[in-house]
Amino acid sequence: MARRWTNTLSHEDVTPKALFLNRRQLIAGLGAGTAMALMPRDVRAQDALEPNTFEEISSYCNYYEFGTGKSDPKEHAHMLTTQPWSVTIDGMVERPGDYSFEDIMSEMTVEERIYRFRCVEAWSMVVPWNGFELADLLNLAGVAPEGKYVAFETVLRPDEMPGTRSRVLDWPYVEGLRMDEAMHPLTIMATGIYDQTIPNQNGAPMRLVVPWKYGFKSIKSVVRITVTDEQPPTSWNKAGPREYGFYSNVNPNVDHPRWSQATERRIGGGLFSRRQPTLMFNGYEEEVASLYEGMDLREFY
Ligand SMILES: Nc1nc2c(c(=O)[nH]1)N[C@H]1C(S)=C(S)[C@@H](COP(=O)(O)O)O[C@H]1N2
Ligand SMILES: [Mo]
Repeated sequence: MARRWTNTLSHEDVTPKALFLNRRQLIAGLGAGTAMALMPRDVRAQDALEPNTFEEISSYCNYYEFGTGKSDPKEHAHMLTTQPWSVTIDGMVERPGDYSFEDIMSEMTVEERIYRFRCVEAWSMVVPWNGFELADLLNLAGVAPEGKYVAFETVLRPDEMPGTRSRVLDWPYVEGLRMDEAMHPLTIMATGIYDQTIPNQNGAPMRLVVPWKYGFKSIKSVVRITVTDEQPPTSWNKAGPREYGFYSNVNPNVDHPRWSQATERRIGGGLFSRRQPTLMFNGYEEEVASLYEGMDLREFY
């Protein structure tokens, strides 16, 4: 790719690692002790006054294959075997096949990259991801000209993933992007966070990150990538088509049917618990707005 992303956020913007790892307990009001201890006192006092909203609690959803309970992913995700790992890249590509994780990593020769991205759902934070551009991986397989969309699939191993015994979602977890979204330099496959191998509960050994979209688009533990000419299904859209659209772009002007998406709660950074306006495309408007020119984003949510 000619165009590489240059960080606009600095090291100081990054959400402290312990807050990132504990945010769900924090948001749900569990295990708050650990995380609270890491916060400045005035911030702690503020937080004690503000109860968690339904929105924040219901937005807790991490890795349903390991269960929907608040501590399930952390408790069960270690069961997932991530070595060896391979990703099948098929569909409208010139070199379909199984690509081993090691081979992929050795091909991704770009210098060690850290992507400091804003991430948002009800909460927001800045996470330093290690990884590579999805475009580089797609180019490894060679996208055929008729390819218009990219479909993703998470590994499905019921014996390692106790949550898949319940039909809370239709397994395997699937996601999709339009080709121009997939090829955008902001779209990455993350293999690490905070300069360490990505924890299983965050989607080891590789998961998607699309920083201008809501967190649930970030499919974890990807085993299949299929290039197609049709818009692929997405797990949350299948589960609640009115609530979760194919695009799921961060958009303060388009509310979720059950709550406003105009503000978010920032975790860490000294602004803890202050709600602040959500930015169009999560602050990446300059980079991605052109992808949606002429589209009615209320219709294509
Ligand atoms: N396979 C899979 N991927 C998934 C999910 C899931 O349940 N299964 N949850 C999604 C949701 S709802 C969110 S908010 C993000 C959370 O990613 P994080 O825990 O690394 O922040 O992962 C997304 N990717
Ligand atoms: Mo989520």
